[in-house]
This record gives sequence, structure tokens and C-alpha cells, in this order.
Amino acid sequence: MKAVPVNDLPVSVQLNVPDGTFTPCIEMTSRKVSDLAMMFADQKAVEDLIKSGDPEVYQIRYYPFQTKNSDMALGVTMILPGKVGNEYFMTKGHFHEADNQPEIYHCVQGEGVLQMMTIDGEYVAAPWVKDTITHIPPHYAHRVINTGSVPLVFVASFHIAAGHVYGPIEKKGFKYIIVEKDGKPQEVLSPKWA
Ligand code: PAN
Ligand code: ZN
Repeated sequence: MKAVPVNDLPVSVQLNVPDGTFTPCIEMTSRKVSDLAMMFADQKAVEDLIKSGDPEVYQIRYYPFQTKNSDMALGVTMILPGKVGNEYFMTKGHFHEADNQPEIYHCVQGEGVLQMMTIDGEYVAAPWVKDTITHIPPHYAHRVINTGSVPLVFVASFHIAAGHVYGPIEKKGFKYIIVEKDGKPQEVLSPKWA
């Protein structure tokens, strides 16, 4: 994530809920199926999707509010509706690097699941609908899954100092994956944990 100059003055941005854009915005990152390839259980479906154009899975917009002595950041994520095989589109998921760094997520559109898990595999899944707000305590990796038919948009508030660690989730994933079964989302044990 980009570093920005210190600004001690108040800053406001304007959110457009339907597509998760806001203005002004410092940085936008797009993640495609190929960026998340190792996260999905069905590797054949991953390959096929990459060959057929490598669709976008989500966009993150970021604004760091760096002042002389504080470091709040805003992140707005928009996850498109879609699936890889029968597994729904989702964020990569990560731990925070610093062990005293929590985060607040607010779902402003769509429906899905916020998965949280400690490094020892203690797992909590929060069902999400519009305006569910969740506090993610320190030590819990976090991932959001869009199980609906419209873009899921959520607002995240965290400290820049939190840092992001992706390695453990890239290797082992979360204990459970969310797949579509008989037209409905279902939580099943991840093959990596079986
Ligand atoms: C969020 C996430 C964002 C994208 O801003 O970074 O939703 O998810 P991944 O980082 O797992 O790709 C956050 O939790 N920041 O700490
Ligand atoms: Zn985070």
C-alpha cells in the first residue's frame, strides 16, 4: 500500500455504495482469479477461468489518514458475485502483522460470510447482511465471501501499522470453505484441513 504525506487536517471522502468507489481515493487494487489461484479448492475450475479471460474477483480502495501522531486507514472492498467451481468469490484473507491490531468491518451492500480464524484454527463465521458490523479482534485472520447475486461492499477501518500477512492463509486456507449446494451456500470442511 502506498505511503502518503502526513496530513493533520480532517479529511472526508464520499462513498458510492453500489460499486464501492469513493472520492477522492489514494489507491485501487484489483484482484483476479489468477491472484487468488491457490485459495480455491477446485484447481481445474481455476485453470479454466484463467484461460477464459481471468475474471476480476474484487477491488479494494484505500485511503490512509496519516497524521503526525495517528495512522487510521479506510479500505472499501467490492467483491463481485461469482464462483470458482462451486466455491463463491471471496477475498484472499490475511492476518495482521502486529499482534495488537484489530479491525472493524461494516457490510454496506450484499450478503455473505465473514470468516475469522486464529493461527491455531479457532474458527468463527459471522453471517453477513447489509449493515452487519463486526469487530475482528487481534490474532484473527479474516476473509469475506460473497454468497449473493449482487456485489458485496464493505468498509474497513484499521491502523496502517497493522500490516498484512498472507502466507499462512495461502498455505492452509481457512478451516471451512463456502460452496453452493442445491442453490444455497453451505459451509464444508476445507480439503486442506481434512
Ligand atoms: C481489508 C482487506 C481487503 C482485501 O482492507 O485488505 O478487504 O482483502 P485481502 O487483503 O485479504 O486481499 C483489511 O482487512 N485490511 O486490513
Ligand atoms: Zn485486515
